[in-house]
Amino acid sequence: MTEEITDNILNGVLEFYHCHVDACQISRLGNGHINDTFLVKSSAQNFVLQRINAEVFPDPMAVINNAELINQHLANARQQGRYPLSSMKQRANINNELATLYQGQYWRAVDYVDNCFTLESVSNLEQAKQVASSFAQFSAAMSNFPAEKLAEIIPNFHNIGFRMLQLNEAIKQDKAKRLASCESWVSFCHNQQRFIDEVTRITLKLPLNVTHNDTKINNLLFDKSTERPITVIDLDTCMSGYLMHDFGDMVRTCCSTLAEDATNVDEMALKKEVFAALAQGYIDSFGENISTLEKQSLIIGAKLLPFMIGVRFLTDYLDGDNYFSIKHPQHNLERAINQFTLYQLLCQNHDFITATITNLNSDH
Ligand code: GN1
Ligand code: MG
Repeated sequence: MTEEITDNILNGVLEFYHCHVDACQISRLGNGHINDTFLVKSSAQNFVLQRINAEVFPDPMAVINNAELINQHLANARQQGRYPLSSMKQRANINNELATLYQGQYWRAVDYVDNCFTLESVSNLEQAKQVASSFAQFSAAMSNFPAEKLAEIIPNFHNIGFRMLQLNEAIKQDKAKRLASCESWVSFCHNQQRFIDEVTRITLKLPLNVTHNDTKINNLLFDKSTERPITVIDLDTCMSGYLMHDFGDMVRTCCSTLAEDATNVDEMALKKEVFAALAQGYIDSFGENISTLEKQSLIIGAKLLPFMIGVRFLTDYLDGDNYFSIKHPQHNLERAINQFTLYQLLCQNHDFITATITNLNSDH
């Protein structure tokens, strides 16, 4: 478990940025489950301060270096007219370093973008298209980046076979003595072997891209005045991957009528029009730069991400909540049940999803 962040710790870190807790307002920012993120406001400057969770990111410098390489590449792409969004800017500390090591923990600062907002759900189809276009433009702009320059931040991050192995290990150890309370969901996971095999088969045929890997709707900043996307944020898990993963995570966070941890799962419904808008926005933005097989893989990705993240939440629940931050002891189990319900809904709507993607596929 990572250490609690006291005012004393914040003060120590802020000194690296010419700041003091008494001279600024500090508030928690965003809804991340891993890092601790703060907005620091003073009369002189506004910036985002983040403690990187070293248990999840054992090499925090690699996270910071990757972000720098990506930001520079995107800034160049924008200058050349190949990328319409702006990129994030990490800030150097008083020692002219992007990382601040304080009492054994890594921190970094990022420029705060004024007049922006994030969304937790889409409220209209235009927004859904914008979200999909932005993440597609991100991967398209990264397509000529030498992926081998990016450190592999978390190996096997979106490898469902590996995530099932982790689940099975957690079941075997039953560290938190919780197996009895979630046995039906454990069996549910094991019963999805046919789907897992389908994922493995298509994965062997797909090309690798630089993908964002955390395309939650709240990882996109919108401009308050134009209401248009301005910046893709949270590059922590940007690595080589498959487009279906990025598409699937958008579906996961845009197409459910409920939040990721809502417990009234009987009321969950699929926002079909939003799904169609995401698919269209994503495929259209790639133009010629997405293959027929990659388009087909989006059908699988849409189901895969809710299932895989459900498996990860369930694993962490069995493990005693070591990975995702939680607000109460059942939180990870509730998240898992929510995501499995969404996966089931997507499976029930397989024909609709397939028809939507197939129609778009034949349009091009
Ligand atoms: C974590 O902390 P956050 O919200 O950026 C997780 C993602 C999950 C997500 C679920 C490094 O992202 O993979 O999809 O929670 N990040 C990591 O909401 O594991
Ligand atoms: Mg993230």
